[in-house]
Amino acid sequence: MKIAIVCYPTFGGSGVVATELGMALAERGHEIHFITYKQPVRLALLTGNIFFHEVHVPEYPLFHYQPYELALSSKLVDMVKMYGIELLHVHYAIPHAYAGYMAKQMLKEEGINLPMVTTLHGTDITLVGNHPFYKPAVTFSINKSDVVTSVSESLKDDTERFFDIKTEINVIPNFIDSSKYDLQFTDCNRGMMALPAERIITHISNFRKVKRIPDVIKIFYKVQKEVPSKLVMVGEGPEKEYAERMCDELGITDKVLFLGNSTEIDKILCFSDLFLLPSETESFGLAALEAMINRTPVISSNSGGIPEVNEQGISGFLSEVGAVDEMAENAILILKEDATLERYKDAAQKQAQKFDIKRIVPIYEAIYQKAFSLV
Ligand code: GMT
Repeated sequence: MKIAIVCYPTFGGSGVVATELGMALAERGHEIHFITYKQPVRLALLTGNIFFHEVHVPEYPLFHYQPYELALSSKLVDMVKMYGIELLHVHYAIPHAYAGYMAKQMLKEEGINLPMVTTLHGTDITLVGNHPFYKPAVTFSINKSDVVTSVSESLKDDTERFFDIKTEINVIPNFIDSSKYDLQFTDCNRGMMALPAERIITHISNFRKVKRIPDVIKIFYKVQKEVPSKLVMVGEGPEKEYAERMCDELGITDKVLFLGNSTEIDKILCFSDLFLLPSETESFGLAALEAMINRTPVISSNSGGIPEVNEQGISGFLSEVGAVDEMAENAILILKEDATLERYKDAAQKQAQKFDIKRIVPIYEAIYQKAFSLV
C-alpha cells in the first residue's frame, strides 16, 4: 500500500507514534510518505520505501497567521498525484484532519477517491479541540474521516462526550517495539548521573501545565529525604523555568538534572529506577510505556488513559491527581529495597510487552482495508 502519514514532527507523543508506525509499516513492505513541515525527530533513516515531503509555507506580510492548512492540503494533493498514494493517515485532528478532508475533496474533483484515517491522540480532543473556537471544525473533520481511531478507551469516551460524533471510533492503543529492548546498552552508564548508592528518578515531557511539573518536584523532594536519589528531567517547555526555581528554593538543585530535549531517551531510561507522570490528564501516556519497556516502574496519576497502561501495584502505582504525599510514599515503597525494586522493574517491562508493535501494526492494516471498503 502507498500511504501518506501526516503528523507533528516534534518530540510530542503523537509524532512519535506516527513515525514509529510508519517505519514499522515500511518494514512490512508498504511505501510510506511522511508529509509535514520538518523531518520527524524519530525518523532516523529515509530508505527506498520511506519518503519525507516537506510542507513549505511561504511568508507573506499581509498574513498575521501563515496558512499552514492550505499549504498542507495542496502538498497532499500534489504528492498523491505524483506518487499514486492510495491512503491518507492523519495523526492529531488539528488541523490535520481538516486539511486532509480538503485534499480529499480536491482530489475527488479529479476522479481520485482517497480514503482518510484520523487518529485522535489526546490534547486535540481534551484541551485544544474542545475549545469553542475550534469545536465545529474539529467535529466536522472527525465526522468526515472514513475511519477514526483513538489511542485509548478513555480518549474514545472523552471524544464521544465532548463532540457530536457520528462515526464509529476504533480504539488502537499506542505501542512499543519490544525487540529493540532485548539489547543491553553497553553505554548504559548510570555513573555519569548518580552515585552507586543513589536511585535515579526520571520525568520526560513537554513541560506544559497539564504535566503538573511542580508535583514532580514535590514528589522528588519527599522521596530524596528517605532514599538517596537524583531526579533527571528531560524535555523543554513553559514550566521548566518555574521547576528550576522550585528546586533552588527547596535546596535540591544539586540533585536535579535538567537535560532538555533528547532523541536518546532509551539511553536515559535504561539507567532509571522510577518514572514520574503525575499529569492532570493523559490520553495514554506513551512516555510511561517507554519507561516501562526499559524496566522502569511508574508512579502516575490515575487520569485519562493512564490506568490502561500502568497497572496498579504491578508496574507501579496510580493516585488521584495532586495526591503528592501518596505518590511519594509509593515511590519510596518501590525504591527502598533492592529486591522490591527488581520485582517492580520486571513487572513493568512485562506489562509493557503487552503493547508490542507486532500486535498493533496488523490492526492498523485492517483499519486501512476498512477505509478502502468505505470510499
Ligand atoms: O502533551 C503531550 O504529551 C503531547 C501529546 C501529543 O499529541 O503529542 O501527547 C498526546 O498523545 C500521546 C500519543 O498518543 C499520548 O501518549 C499522550 O498521553 C497525549 N497527551 C495528553 O493527552 C496530554
